[in-house]
Order: sequence, then C-alpha cells, then structure tokens
Amino acid sequence: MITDSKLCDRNLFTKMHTMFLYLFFKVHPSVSQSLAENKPVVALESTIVTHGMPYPHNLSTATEVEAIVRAEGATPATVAVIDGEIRVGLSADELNYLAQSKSLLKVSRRDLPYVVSKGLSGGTTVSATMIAAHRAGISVFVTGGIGGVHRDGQNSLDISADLTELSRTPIAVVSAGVKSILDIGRTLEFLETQGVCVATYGPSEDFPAFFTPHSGFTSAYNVHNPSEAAKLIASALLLGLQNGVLIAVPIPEEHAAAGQQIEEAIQAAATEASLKGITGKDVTPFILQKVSDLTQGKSLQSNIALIRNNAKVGSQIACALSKQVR
Ligand code: PSU
Ligand code: MN
Repeated sequence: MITDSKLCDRNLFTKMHTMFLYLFFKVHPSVSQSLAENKPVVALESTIVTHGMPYPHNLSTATEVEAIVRAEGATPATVAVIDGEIRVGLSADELNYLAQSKSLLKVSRRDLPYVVSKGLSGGTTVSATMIAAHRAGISVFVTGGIGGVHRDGQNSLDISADLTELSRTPIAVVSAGVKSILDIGRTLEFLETQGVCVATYGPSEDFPAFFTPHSGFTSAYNVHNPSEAAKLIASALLLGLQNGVLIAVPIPEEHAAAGQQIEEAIQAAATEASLKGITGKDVTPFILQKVSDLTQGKSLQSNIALIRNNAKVGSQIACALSKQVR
C-alpha cells in the first residue's frame, strides 16, 4: 500500500518511481520473454471486455482474439488494472474475472492515478492501454474501435483521450476506425493537428466507420500489406517522433451487410443518450449496448467479426515489424 509518509518524502522520488513501477506494473512472463527475444507481441485492451460487450460474448471474444494472435505467431498481451496493479498480459482466470465482475472501472489515462492509489480494478481504454503497452516495450496494439471527437465536440469538448494519447505515445494502434456516432471528419482533423499518421489498410483510401468499411472521409495514406504497414511503423519509431500511428482496417464486406441498419440504430441510440443526459465516459458503453439491442445482436456480431479481423491483420503487422527491426 502507499502510505502518506512515503509520498511526502520528495527526495526519494526517483527511487520511488523505479520502485513504484516494480510494485504496480506487472508484465506477464510470456510477454517479457517474447520481448526479450525480439519476438512479436500484440497488446490488447480490456474496456471492450468490461464495458464494450455483454458476458459471455466479452469473454469468448477476448479469448478467441488471444488465440488468433497466437495462431499468427505473436504473443498476446491484454492490458488491465487488477487490484491497483497495471498488468500487461493476463492469465485465463484474470480475463474471466474482468469479464464477469460488475464493479469494474473504465480506466483511461486520467483514471490511472486513482485506481492505483485505491487498489481498484478496471478495463483499460485505448489511451491507458497505449501507455502500459509502450512502457512494456510493445509496438503494436490491436483494438476494435478508438474513441474520437463526439458530435458537437467543438462545443462540449468531448474529445476522447485516445486521440491525445496517439499524439504522445509511440505505438501503432490497429483499429476499424471510429463509429459514425462520432464526428469522423473532426476526428481526422484533430489527429492531423496532433501529428498522428493515419493510414487505411488495403486498397481503399476511405477511412472506415467501424461497422461499415466507408465513412465518406479519406485517410491521409494507404498501406497495402503487413510489410508496408510495418515499414511505416518502424519509420515512425526510428524517427523518434513520439507519436502513435493509426492503422485503420475496414471491416470485411461480408460482415458489414447489416451496416445500414446499424447506422440507423446508432443515430437512435445517440439521440436517446442525449435525451437521457448521458455524458462523459458513459456515452460509448451506453451506445454500444443500445445499438446491440436495437439490431437484435447484429451489431455485436459485426463487432466481434471486425475485432477478429483486426487481430489477424495486427498480428501479421507485428510479425513483419519484428523481422524489420532487429
Ligand atoms: N469503441 C468501441 N468499443 C469500445 C470502445 C470504443 O466500439 O469498447 C472503448 C475503447 O476502450 C475506447 C473507449 O478507448 O471506449 C473510448 O471511450 P471514450 O469515448 O469515453 O474516450
Ligand atoms: Mn468522452
């Protein structure tokens, strides 16, 4: 536990920092071993488990995603906070606990000091996962969708911390873009301002809209295969820019069939969220649940399909990267 007296001794700060990391930041042996051997590692977030999907789909998806990463030849490192410890790489029991417990927090960058100081547990969002994964030495992180600028965000300033994290933490985030509930145009503008290199994976220049492959906005760049993506990431790392890179992987067409129906459900859910006065960190989980209800679970199936696809592509990129950077 952190005691008041320890915190007061400022001269010990540097020593404390090292000690603190040792005590409150735990990398799973399978992950540290892979990193030490320069083998590919793929970080995974856990808000998707604690707040993004209902049980038992959250558990089966998280387990399956880890299996996909392994099948592609990389080591999965799911990040979470458990009893105040930041974990990079989880056991099956820990994943099970995260999937079933009802009292877990949604942990972004700003929440880390609080959950650690109180010894609490929670799922890490893209921003908190980026921090932990980068600190562990991981260069590729796979998720479903990232947060963005909310509609009317220019007035409410509801802009996901994921976007500012991409401007300050050098790790590649592989995602299916951002949901059309967000202001995708402003999200891309914000990322440009923050110096984040955004590339769509595949032949299309369209920036994907999570449930659908096309958002009507274009990415700055394209990468066509794992090797090209890995070169882009390696260049960002070698330049030492300290920015993240966003690789946007469109949902495969066959799983986007329900796209239009999902689109309408998203609009309905957004309206309901605003009528109910739901704000801040509760907006995204509320909309995900509502959209799943309105589409009789079709959005959940699309969500699972796109995450599996991202895990495959992200792992292939991590494998290509580990061959390029030695
Ligand atoms: N988008 C999804 N599913 C999710 C999230 C986003 O389709 O589970 C989660 C991610 O963890 C992301 C976070 O980092 O929501 C963004 O939350 P906010 O918009 O409050 O920043
Ligand atoms: Mn927000």
